[in-house]
Amino acid sequence: MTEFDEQLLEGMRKGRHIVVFTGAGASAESGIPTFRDRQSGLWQKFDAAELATPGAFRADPSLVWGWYESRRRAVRCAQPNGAHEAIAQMARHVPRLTLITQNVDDLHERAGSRDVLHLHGELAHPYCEGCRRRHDFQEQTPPDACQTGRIEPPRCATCGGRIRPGVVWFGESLPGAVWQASCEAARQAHVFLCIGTSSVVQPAASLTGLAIEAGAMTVQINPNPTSMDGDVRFTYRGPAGMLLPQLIEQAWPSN
Ligand code: BV8
Ligand code: ZN
Repeated sequence: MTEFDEQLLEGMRKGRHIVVFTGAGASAESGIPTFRDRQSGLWQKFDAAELATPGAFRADPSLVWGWYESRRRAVRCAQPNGAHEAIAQMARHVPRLTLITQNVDDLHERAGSRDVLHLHGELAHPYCEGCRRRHDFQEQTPPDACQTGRIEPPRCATCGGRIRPGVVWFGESLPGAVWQASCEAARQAHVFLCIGTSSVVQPAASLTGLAIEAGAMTVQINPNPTSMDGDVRFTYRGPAGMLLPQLIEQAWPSN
């Protein structure tokens, strides 16, 4: 059992605005590979960052669409873990909680979190390259791309344009309104929790620095060292699915 610092627990009980910033590590215990993990199946010879680009989609739309469909399938087969549940529970204890995620899965929403700020888009919301209309998936469970690895992207029912994954690729800008809201929240945070991110991807990773500059009490939960270790006030080494429920229990004891 991790003993969290009493000043942190006090800060969480008194903080009027808590900001939670999550990365791929928050979904790791749900079985969703992080970007640091090696790819599996047909994509093991690719680095995720190579596939998550406009150029990769232009060069081989079926390979990239197949990769996203296999990830969408993995998310549909996964369940939210203790980290997602603890964050949803935290919102019930504090006057205001802003959840900002780099993740493209919907596990925060399925754990009960609302108004999630998805900095890098969402797997569930692909759209047409031509008219940008949102594409609704017909089938419930995505096709299993593990055999072929390739799936032809669907066509837009309205203009016939090619449908693309609803995510922000490397080299693409983050959605303006989401980015603005995230920066504002980071600047107003009383407590800023950085959960399961390597803090490598920019400009997302700069949110923690904004919170530090604005005087927030900053906390990091990650089993591994990150570039933010020397900057945040508290770092707890371990899996978020185990540590976050303990943090909630110590901040707001249920008995
Ligand atoms: C942009 C969607 C510019 C796709 C993703 C400086 C400023 C601006 C840009 C840049 C810059 N420097 C470099 C850039 C370019 C680039 C970038 O950051 N490159 C990196 C590689 C250096 N940034 C961009 O291109 C961004 N765009 O800035 O546009 C621009 C400006 C104006 C006009 C035009 C353009 C866009 C970046 C968005 C990329 N898309 N996702 C998809 O998912 O397929 S990012 C992708 O990486 C995921 O979202 C993922 O979340 C993220 C990786 O970060 P993490 O979440 O941290 O995941 P990671 O695997 O790295 O780490 C996991 C961590 O979890 C580890 O630390 C591990 O220890 C920990 N962990 C493991 N298990 C657990 C755990 N923690 C807790 N519990 C556990 N159980
Ligand atoms: Zn269209």
